[in-house]
Amino acid sequence: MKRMVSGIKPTGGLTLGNYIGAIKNFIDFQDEYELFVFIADLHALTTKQDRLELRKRIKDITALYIACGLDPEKTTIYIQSEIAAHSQLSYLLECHTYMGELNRMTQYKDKTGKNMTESITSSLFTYPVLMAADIILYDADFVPVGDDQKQHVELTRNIAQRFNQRHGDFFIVPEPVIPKQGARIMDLQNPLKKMSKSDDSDKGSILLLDDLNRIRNKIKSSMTDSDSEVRFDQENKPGISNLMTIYSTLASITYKEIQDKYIDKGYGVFKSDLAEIVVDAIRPIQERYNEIVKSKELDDILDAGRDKASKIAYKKIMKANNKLGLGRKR
Ligand code: ATP
Ligand code: LTN
Repeated sequence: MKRMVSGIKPTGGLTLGNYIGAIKNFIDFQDEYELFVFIADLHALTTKQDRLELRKRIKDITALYIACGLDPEKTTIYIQSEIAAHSQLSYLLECHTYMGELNRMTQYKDKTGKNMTESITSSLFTYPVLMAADIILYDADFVPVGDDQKQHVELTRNIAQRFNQRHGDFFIVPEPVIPKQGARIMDLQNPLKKMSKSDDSDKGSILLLDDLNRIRNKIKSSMTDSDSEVRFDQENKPGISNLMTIYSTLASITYKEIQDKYIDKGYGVFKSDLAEIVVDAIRPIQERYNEIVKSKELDDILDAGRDKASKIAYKKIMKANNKLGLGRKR
């Protein structure tokens, strides 16, 4: 069975973008692949976090993974920081990564903006190397992610290949798996920007744990273009095209079918229907989340995930140390 690894960082409440771009695909893949899904809490530390909030979000993401349909019998679910080998391998990989490569990462450029200020952490710069470690530590063949992470997986491939060239075949060179549709859900208030969980305002993001009426309101007041034709045109009608993508992925119908259905109906009817489709998708997730978030089951799942993942990770990091001539001969 081929192996897949992916993670989400607990920097805010999970969004519909995280669900459509990542989690929904994990669920689809878990029967076909050996799936490892973790909570990337070390990655969250690249920006300032409140410790109690962070703890809560780690539990929330775990509960949401399960509530969305990840089956712990099939999928290994664990917390990144509970496995020391992620950080250990990250350092070894930093020794095989060039500053120029990290300088080209668009997510870093976006997050830091044009002005390199004193207050940007060096971990925000080196973070893609930790991500590479997260992946190749487990010999993953595939990495299911949204569109924004494609560049990081490309970097992972380059680092793995460089390591293999220098030291002999050791890491599997992984491939990204990006969904054909929904790989980049946009902000509802600014459809030129990605929907994100760590924005200051959550008006443009639908959170999986939002009150259902708030979700309806966010969709109804989402920004759309000035005409009222429901038609997919990413370039000229980014607002409605984004809503159509959400509709299409959740209701499993094509753009053409949506277009035909709303041909003379305008945005109002379309948005009301979409609001119900989104609420119907999210309601059962919230119900299951509420049942399990405080249960002992969650800790048991994380314990089992940690035990399984750490065995694999420990073996690999020991071999990597050996390959580089670190420590004593074993
Ligand atoms: P942040 O806002 O803190 O940068 P994020 O919402 O982008 O975080 P991540 O933890 O970085 O979330 O991403 C988890 C997964 O969700 C990744 O695979 C990422 O590509 C995917 N993802 C995030 N936002 C979207 C989106 N708007 N559309 C589709 N996929 C997304
Ligand atoms: N960098 C990703 C989250 C992430 C990840 C990973 C995804 C951290 N490690 C390993 C896939 C595989 C992000 O910011 N979205």
